[in-house]
Amino acid sequence: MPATLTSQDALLVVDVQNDFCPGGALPIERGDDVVPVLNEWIDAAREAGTPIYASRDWHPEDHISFESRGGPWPRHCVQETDGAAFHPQLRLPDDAVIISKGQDVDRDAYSAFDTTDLADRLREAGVKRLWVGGLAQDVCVRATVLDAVKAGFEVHLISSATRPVDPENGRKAIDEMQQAGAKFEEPVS
Ligand code: VGL
Ligand code: ZN
Repeated sequence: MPATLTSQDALLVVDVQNDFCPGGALPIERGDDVVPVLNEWIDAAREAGTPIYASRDWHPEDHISFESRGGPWPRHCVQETDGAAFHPQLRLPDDAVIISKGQDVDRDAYSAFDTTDLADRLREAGVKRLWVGGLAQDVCVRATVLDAVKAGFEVHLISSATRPVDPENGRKAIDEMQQAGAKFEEPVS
């Protein structure tokens, strides 16, 4: 936990949705382990007046990323379904900013910055430093962190609050994020 969260920080919770947790359509092993860790960060952020953003994968039916269309993934996170809902134990406050992505039926978007207004909204809010956690470490967290660095934010990955689809790809993603300039809140286990 950083000693000094301020209003120039933001907490960004990436895709902590039922379909990415055990029992979901695209389950990540122990994906739900991130929930209690993120809840602590949410509490700390609220206390410090640090704004909270939460992205969600929000696909239309027949999305290009689905196996039915030759994509790499099973059908997942279809808009308005229970699988697309945030994990029920995640304690997002009512004033958290929800960022929906992957809404174009013919184009996938892994990063929370991809064709969303997230960067503008963060800048308008005066945010300089981002604390990122969520799912999946090797897919949407990776893409989001890399874009956040490119957009000029100081980015810290909360490594205890992210889990990969594939462990090997997860390790690669850690290296890539680190090389790009992202920092780690604590040693990677
Ligand atoms: C994600 C696979 C497909 C993610 C989204 O949120 O990491 N992974 N769509
Ligand atoms: Zn998706």
